[in-house]
Amino acid sequence: MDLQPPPDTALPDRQRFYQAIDRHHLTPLWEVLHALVPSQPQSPCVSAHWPYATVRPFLLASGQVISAEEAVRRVLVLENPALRGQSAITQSLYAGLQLLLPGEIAPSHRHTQSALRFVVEGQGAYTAVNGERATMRPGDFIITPSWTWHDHGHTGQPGDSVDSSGPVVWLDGLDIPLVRFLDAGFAENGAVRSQSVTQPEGTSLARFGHNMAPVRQDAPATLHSPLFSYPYERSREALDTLSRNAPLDPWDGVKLRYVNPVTGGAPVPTMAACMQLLPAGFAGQPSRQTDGAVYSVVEGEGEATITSSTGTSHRFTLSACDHFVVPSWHTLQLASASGCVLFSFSDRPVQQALGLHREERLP
Ligand code: 1HN
Repeated sequence: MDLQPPPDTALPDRQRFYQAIDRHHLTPLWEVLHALVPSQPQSPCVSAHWPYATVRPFLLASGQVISAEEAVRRVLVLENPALRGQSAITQSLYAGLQLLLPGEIAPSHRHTQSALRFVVEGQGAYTAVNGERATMRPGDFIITPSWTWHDHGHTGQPGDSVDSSGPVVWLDGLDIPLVRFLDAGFAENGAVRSQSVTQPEGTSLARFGHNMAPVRQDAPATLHSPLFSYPYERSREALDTLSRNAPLDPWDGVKLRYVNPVTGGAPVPTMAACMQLLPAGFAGQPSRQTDGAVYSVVEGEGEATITSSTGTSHRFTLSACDHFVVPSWHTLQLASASGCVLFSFSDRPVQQALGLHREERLP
């Protein structure tokens, strides 16, 4: 017996048909087809800039509001203005600025989301991963790969006369939205607040960070880099040397990517990270790529002009420790009158593994 209400004869046939199928959780593809397969990416994200002069006072104020221990991770999340409430800076990536004060500990835990850290300010903190501590210095790039135990600590004392008496701030980059999309998130708290140190600081760097590898030890069977810390000193020196001795790239200046030394691939399977130098007087050409990217200004000053595919354009004036986001398929044009160093990360390895990554360098 047909229990459907009689068709509403006031509606055209098509609308009546849509109503009839709707209650059976069916919908006509032809109404959404164009939006489902756009001719080019139409990111819901917008470009955005977080000047450090604006963010820093709030970050320091967060230190008065809650302890690192109570917060577990005391972070101000950089939310894309078009994705508020989603803890996302792009559709696939999370970014936040974390504050640790002298004497504080951010307790040990692990999760399937991969994380990277880029140190923005301060001295005296460390990140511990798999039993080894890495001292955090401004400009250092550190990874805490999927399912590895990690905790942070600040060994300075509030009254220390040395450099380590102040706050330490770093950028956290995680693949949280991506893992959420895949419904593949697991997490555990550690049994102890700080994991015990099982190998001295610098051991991983000595094993894998000098273009050499252990002879009687196979490469660890992991998807992530066996190096946890990539010190700024070395990245900076490489960029410096190349800026003096090699031709500049008209789009990127001098740009290098961080690698897993065992595979040559990205340090973690879901995120790529790069550092680039724009020499004084650099006026870059525009380019766009399908991987939206998050930038941290390491040193110097510059300008980023970001234009969406519909022509909306923003020009950000950049100073040290500023952060900004370039959404997928937005053109980015970089310039610097006095010279500038930029760190960036994106979901490029995921797109490359799936054969989706595209880049276009415009004249
Ligand atoms: C996390 O584990 C850290 O370990 C930082 O410092 C930010 C955001 C969401 C989930 C886990 C960290 C995080 C996070």
